[in-house]
Amino acid sequence: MSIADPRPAIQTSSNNPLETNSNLQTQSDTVTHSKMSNAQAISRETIATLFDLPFMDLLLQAQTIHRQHFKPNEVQISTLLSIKTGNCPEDCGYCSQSGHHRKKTGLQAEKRLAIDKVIAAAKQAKASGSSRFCMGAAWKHPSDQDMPYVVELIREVKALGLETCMTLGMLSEQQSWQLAEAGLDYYNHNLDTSRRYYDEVVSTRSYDDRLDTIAQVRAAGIHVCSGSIVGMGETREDRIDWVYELASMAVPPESIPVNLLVPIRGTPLGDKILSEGQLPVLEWIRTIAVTRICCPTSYVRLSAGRESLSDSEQALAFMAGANSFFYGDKLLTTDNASQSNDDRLMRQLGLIAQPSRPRISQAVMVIDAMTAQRSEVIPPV
Ligand code: SAM
Ligand code: DTB
Ligand code: SF4
Repeated sequence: MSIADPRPAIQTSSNNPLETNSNLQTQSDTVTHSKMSNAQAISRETIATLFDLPFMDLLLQAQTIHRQHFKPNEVQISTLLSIKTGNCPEDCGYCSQSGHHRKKTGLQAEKRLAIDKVIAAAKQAKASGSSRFCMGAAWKHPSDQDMPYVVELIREVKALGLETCMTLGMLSEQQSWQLAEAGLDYYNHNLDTSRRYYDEVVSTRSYDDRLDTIAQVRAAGIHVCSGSIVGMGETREDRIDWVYELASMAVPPESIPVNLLVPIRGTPLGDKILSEGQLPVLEWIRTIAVTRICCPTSYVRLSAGRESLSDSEQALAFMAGANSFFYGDKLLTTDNASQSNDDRLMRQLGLIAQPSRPRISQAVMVIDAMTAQRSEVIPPV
């Protein structure tokens, strides 16, 4: 049995479906991706070749790989809530919540949302069929005074039987462990784009800051949710680099949101795209398909930007291997595709909601008998 790269060899010159099928056949003779070591990570050149495939060949490969790892018609559904809105000290060029753009966007900043309001929203999300509740805060990082608040939210939302996700900005090592100990299932921290394009997007933090927090979250045993925004004026090279960054991680993120930029008037990147024109939707779908092939065991999420898409465009995105989406009429500050439209679309496509699977393990303190050194570990589930 070969342990070479298990992903299908890539067709560059032929559209012949039989050839593509024979490649997919070889795949079943090789090891599964979950047994791959990091040394076998996909190359940047392979990712570039995938992006260049004829669209139908790419979608077929992505859908075939999707079916090898997931139930084909099951989707994971998350609901988002902004628990602290606006006046963020970071200057992300796409974001309505940055304090740097507030005079132009006119976004009204709000204090932390009261715990009972958050729990009421979580109950509503559960009743409408979401399995995960994602709470977002417009912080550079949580302060020490914020930690009891977020820990309480994790405990109370988990008690409802929902999976929990938070996105709070940078975390210290200690904060990562506090969240893990409270039972947080996922931490969302997007790389957003390539290292090369990053400086065009934000100046108040670095790509390495982002990678450091992701590594800390991973070390604390919390599932990683990390994705991108497509359509910010980046090139295909940047999209290739971003996929490479994730696919070559020792363990790629369990959840990968592929946001399509919501161009918000008053933000530097929103204004740029509104005047220069938006990226064709098919390139976003290509990015989803390549992500699915390169990170075959990750959930790939349709995130921001669905509101502007037709049913058929969204169906193609699911065909490309997406198997998760944000549900509910609002994202953080912008409109999402409406809940009633999503219910109808799911019925029409025959998609079913994945049940909740909250993480049950918690960090425990381990004391080394020889050195008496104390360390915290998350026992495997
Ligand atoms: N402050 C935290 C942070 O940046 O990690 C959490 C909140 S932040 C709003 C979460 C993510 O939303 C960002 O990383 C970005 O990928 C996405 N996002 C924000 N504004 C967006 C927009 N206009 N269009 C698409 N995605 C957007
Ligand atoms: C992610 O990747 N996308 C979500 C979630 N993670 C936090 C946020 C989308 C925000 C879209 C713009 C807004 O509503 O402000
Ligand atoms: Fe702040 Fe997050 Fe918006 Fe950046 S994306 S300005 S960090 S809320």
